Amino acid sequence: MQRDPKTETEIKVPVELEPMPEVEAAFEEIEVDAPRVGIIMGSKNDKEKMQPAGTALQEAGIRYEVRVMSAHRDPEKVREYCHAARMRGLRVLIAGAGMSAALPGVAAAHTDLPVIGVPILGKTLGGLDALLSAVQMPPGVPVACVAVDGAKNAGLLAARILHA
Ligand code: RP5
Repeated sequence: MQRDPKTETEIKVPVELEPMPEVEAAFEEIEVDAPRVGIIMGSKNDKEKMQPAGTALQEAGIRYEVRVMSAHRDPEKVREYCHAARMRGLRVLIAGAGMSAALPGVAAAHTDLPVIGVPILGKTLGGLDALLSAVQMPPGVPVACVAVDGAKNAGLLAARILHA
């Protein structure tokens, strides 16, 4: 133990960490395999509209995963997924939903990762319902919102966020 000669108090000596190449390699592998972007959507019927987000990410060489979960129909599933997202290695969420599209906002309420909302055109109102649900978030719960059926830009924006 070393002591400061003036104050006689103990000096904390920084511990030299041993290099652990095998542990580092294991962590690198996790980085390589883990998806960086989570694409979530309110219904399996949204898949076709959300596909361009996946295509844009694939073209940028970014791993992603796709899950169907509705903020209204599966609120617990959305909460659990968003809570675990950062710990699982995800860095951006893309959330697409139509009609009264709560999914982007609910996702943003349950994670501190950036959330990109994709309002999906429903059968009525020209997608305005979903657009306003995603874009009119109250202060403190941010959602970046792309155009109605703008999934391609959501994928491109996620790539820019990851490369910023
Ligand atoms: C939303 O309600 C979904 O995102 C979908 O766009 C819309 C209608 O859902 P389905 O009735 O087609 O499953 O939750």
